[in-house]
Amino acid sequence: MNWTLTIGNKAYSSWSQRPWILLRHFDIPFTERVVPLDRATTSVDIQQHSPTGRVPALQAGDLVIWESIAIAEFIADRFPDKAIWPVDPDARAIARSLAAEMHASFTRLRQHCPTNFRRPQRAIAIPDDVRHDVDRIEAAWSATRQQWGQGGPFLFGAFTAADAMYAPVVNRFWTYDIPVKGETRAYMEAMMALPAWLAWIEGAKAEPWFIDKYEAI
Ligand SMILES: N[C@@H](CCC(=O)N[C@@H](CS)C(=O)NCC(=O)O)C(=O)O
Repeated sequence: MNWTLTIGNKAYSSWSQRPWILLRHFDIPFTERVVPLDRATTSVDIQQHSPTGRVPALQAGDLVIWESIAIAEFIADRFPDKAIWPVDPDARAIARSLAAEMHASFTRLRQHCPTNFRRPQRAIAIPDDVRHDVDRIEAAWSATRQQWGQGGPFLFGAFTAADAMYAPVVNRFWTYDIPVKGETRAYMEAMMALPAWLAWIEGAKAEPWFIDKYEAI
């Protein structure tokens, strides 16, 4: 197997973290190729590896798969024994709903609290429209954990692609010190204790690139 995942800076690229943490958690071998974001050549550089000019993109032999959610599906197809999605078909359907919702939504939270995995924890004012996104995410996590999460600390007990899709949200909640319920906090702590999470943070901290507009927030 010869897979290469093209990603942006670990410090800032929320979309890149999703397939990276999924591959890493499930011990699937891959090579990473980092293209620093927000430079004059970024778009051209990414286009060499991704048809959309966006990261992440997974090259598997001659095949290139783009869009984080499609990459998760590809990984699940190629590794049917690894429970990338929950095994129970009903749980799997809900996991896909959650992942699709993440992929399509929460723009207010994303814009107000840009991803920065190196950001020291520091609260900022959270307007009502951002709080609306936070509330919906907390409600979704809570309902999922109540129905499906008995077997462990993740959304469906064990870590799945649904958790990977929400991993950057965990970082936002944490680094912007957004007030959340105790059960949300417990879920966040489980995510942030994952070896794959810690490896991502370590990588982010080792990067030499800094983007002023994200560091200023
Ligand atoms: N919907 C895409 C979003 C990908 C995306 O927006 N990636 C950003 C980085 S996090 C990007 O490639 N930006 C290109 C640029 O900054 O030039 C996915 O799920 O993969």
